[in-house]
Amino acid sequence: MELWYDAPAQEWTEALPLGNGFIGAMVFGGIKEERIALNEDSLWSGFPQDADNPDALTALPEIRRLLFEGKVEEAERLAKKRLVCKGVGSGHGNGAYDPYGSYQMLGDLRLYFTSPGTASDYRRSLDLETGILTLSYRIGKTVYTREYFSSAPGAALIIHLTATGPDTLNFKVRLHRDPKSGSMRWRNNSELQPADITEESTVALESCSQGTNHLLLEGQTDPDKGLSFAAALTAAQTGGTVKTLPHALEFQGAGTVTLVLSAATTYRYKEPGVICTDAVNAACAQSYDTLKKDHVKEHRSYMNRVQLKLKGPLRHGRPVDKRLDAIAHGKSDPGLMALYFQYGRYLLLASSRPGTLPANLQGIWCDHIQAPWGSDYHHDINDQMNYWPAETTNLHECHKPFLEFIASLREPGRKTAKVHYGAQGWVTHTISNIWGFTSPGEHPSWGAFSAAGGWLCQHIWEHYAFYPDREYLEWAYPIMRESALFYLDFLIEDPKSNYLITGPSNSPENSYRTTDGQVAVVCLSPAMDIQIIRELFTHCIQASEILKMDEAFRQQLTTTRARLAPNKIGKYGQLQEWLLEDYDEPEPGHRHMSHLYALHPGDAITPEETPELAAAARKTLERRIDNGGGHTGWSRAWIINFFARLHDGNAAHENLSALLQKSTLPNLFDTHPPFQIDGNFGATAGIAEMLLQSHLNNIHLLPALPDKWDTGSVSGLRARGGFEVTIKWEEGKLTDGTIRSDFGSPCTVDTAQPVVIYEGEKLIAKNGITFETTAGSIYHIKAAHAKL
Ligand code: FUC
Repeated sequence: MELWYDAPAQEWTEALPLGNGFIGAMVFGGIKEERIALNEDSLWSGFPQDADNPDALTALPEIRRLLFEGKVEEAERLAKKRLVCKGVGSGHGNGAYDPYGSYQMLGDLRLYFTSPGTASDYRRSLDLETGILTLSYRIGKTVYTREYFSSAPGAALIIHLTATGPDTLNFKVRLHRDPKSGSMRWRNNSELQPADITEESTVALESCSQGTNHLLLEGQTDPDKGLSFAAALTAAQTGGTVKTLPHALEFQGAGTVTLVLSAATTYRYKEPGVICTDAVNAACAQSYDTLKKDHVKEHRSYMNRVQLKLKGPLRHGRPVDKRLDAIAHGKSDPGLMALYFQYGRYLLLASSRPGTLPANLQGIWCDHIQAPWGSDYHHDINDQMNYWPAETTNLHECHKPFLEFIASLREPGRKTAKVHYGAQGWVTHTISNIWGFTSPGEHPSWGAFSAAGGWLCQHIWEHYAFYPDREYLEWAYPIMRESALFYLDFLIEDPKSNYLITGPSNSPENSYRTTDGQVAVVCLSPAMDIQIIRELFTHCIQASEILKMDEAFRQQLTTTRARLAPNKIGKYGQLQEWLLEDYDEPEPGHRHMSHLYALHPGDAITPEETPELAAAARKTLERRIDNGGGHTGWSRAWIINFFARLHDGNAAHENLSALLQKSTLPNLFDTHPPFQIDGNFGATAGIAEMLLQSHLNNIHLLPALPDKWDTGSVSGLRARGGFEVTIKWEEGKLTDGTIRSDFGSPCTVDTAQPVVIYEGEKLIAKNGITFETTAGSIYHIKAAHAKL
């Protein structure tokens, strides 16, 4: 559970990430100069805006008519003019301060050391189990160590420096943000004008009342409408002296120094400077040992829920970047795959905790003022992928920020539904920011994906599926119901087939070519839309049955669901991406594979229940890959999940290897390129999916075990129905395991080879036989030998 390196990071993508959900840090580990790039989860530019387009509704019938008449290019042109958001939408960096905004870096904490010689024995490591990053090196006879962690209980980033030996710690520390990055203001220097801004003047200094010293960085993303932010740092030391310099603190002759940093913005607090100053003072009042102990205990309580061991050559003795190189040269390293899996869990825990914002395109780690795609929330694959591992890998609390975020889109989404489509319910499209953006993005070819809201509702349902808690469902059902209401109004009838279809829409973000040679993305009835709507209706029907309410609505959904256009198999034997016509694709290796939604993350296509459609899905996948598909990190990660669902462990493994070979940065961050975190989370979920699946209301053990993982064990994976599962396997065969039932749901176990289930000494079931469970009880699984 450790990533380690034998040299400092040169680039941001070599630095190692820390996070407590709202304070993120990327630690470079420099010897003479240390850079810790800082983030705060709510530090966004932009502001709330009304981007709904009042011209959209009157254009809607015309766009639909053109699409039905096959004038697809004309339809797309009209949609571009009338259907999309008003004004600047998606902050693609045109230099202006646009209202959509971007997630931004906070600044840097820099340490400048006076070192009396050359360093040796350098080691930089991140322990995923404790969440502590440790650095050590030797100069002469003195060993220097630093420990860093972002503590949730301490609500602060902690850095503890020690010198052991004849020499001491001598360094300066400063907080810094590129002044070009936004307007800055100074608590004690309000007379400074923007022209006076220099690198040196971006830090305000104050003395802490307790006699330790304090740095406070304050700023604003825009002088008129932008958020204000603050970062505060307090220090405690043993030995030596501390001096307050202009814009810096200087430590001389210290044995240990503890730096404590916190950050806040006006997104949550009126006075962020006061909030984070109070936070660092509160943390500083505790001893370093207490801060560390509390952090480790809390962090472990999540990380230790799941252990994954994959037998293979022992390569832990080598730094991670060298192990990645070896994989790129075709070497097998199951241990690195297990580490990558735990890293995905670590990253989710670090970037998404109850009370924080959800993990965005970069989690919480961002080194930009205008980030790629605004580092926002993209709902046509990316943010959903971020949360695929949340339930299966036993981090259901980390799902909450996303679920709450989805719920928060309901109110602005109601207005968008009305203004754009004259519909009831709520809708959101491809992109959202923290300001409640639900309108279509600037171009309909990518921005007008109106099935996004339905897809988000899958997460609302899945949380219940894994933790079947009635009170939660009472909160969740109205969100799903109101999304279904939107689609009831949005669906239109295809006059030829009489099926209900969607449009205008797009099959994210893929283009098609009509028989007369027109190329467009805006379309009618992409398979994905219908799959999402069918699934949403099904979940609403189930939820209303469980809650024993809404019978008439349930009936309406059941009747409408029966009229939705069915999945189709196209001319290549592939699953058809557009349901009205089997169009040609200008880009057959497109990164999105949206029409496979029903295979994953949906569950309508399975080898067990719909073998023809599953075979067509495989064909689609092969065609995409043969034409260069999987070239972005997230695309490759999705492929792992698809092959896992098709029970092809070796193909899933091959794509996991390709992800590590081609789309993984030295710090194990996924790259699109550039860095985008979805691939980390998608592959983590994919690994879980290779070992356990539960979407068919059973617990399918080792559904896609690759030959290269023939011996191993995993504990703590979660299954729908509220189960926790631990299994071991040898030479490709399950040997034994346990299932803990948390909700007393009925349980069915399936595996490729015969197993028997015991409750205590009593044999109660075997493969495929459903047995009743009691909440809190543990059931044992054993390989059934021939005589049984
Ligand atoms: C979707 C993808 C892109 C990228 C962006 C953030 O639009 O099609 O590849 O990941 O999100």
